[in-house]
Amino acid sequence: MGSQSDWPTMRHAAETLEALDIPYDARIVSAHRTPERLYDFATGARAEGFKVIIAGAGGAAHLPGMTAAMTPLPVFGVPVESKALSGKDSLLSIVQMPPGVPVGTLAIGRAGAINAALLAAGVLALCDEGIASRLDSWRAEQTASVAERPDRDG
Ligand code: RP5
Repeated sequence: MGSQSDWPTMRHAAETLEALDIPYDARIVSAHRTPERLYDFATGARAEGFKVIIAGAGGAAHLPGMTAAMTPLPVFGVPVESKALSGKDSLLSIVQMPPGVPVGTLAIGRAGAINAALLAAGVLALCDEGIASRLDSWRAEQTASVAERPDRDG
């Protein structure tokens, strides 16, 4: 994520990965404030053993795109809700990548963070039966948790 201030959003990705028992590393890497850290991370991520990168940032959110420019790993971008423009700035600056440098862009905020983790799990599940099985269970639990009728006092 681009800042400590992104953690309240990005923790939902972390918690989803934990629920699926998928190991991950959470780091603060700012495209603007720590560009050399970004370069070192993105260029070294594959050699470090990462398989998928989830990049969450807000405002002028260059982190996902710049990361994708420097690694062949799949990059999922999470637009963090900004104060000034409610995350529309984050969304547009992440989603409009030029052809040739893809960022899989999710929804703004918590939903995007959760779904980025689930998409990452889906990618990893292609080559990992344990993750595939846990993802199936997670989805089955979600389905089972939806009541057929509303709780009218809820
Ligand atoms: C972006 O600027 C970060 O991803 C964050 O969403 C936004 C604001 O950062 P802070 O000023 O809160 O550190 O780089």
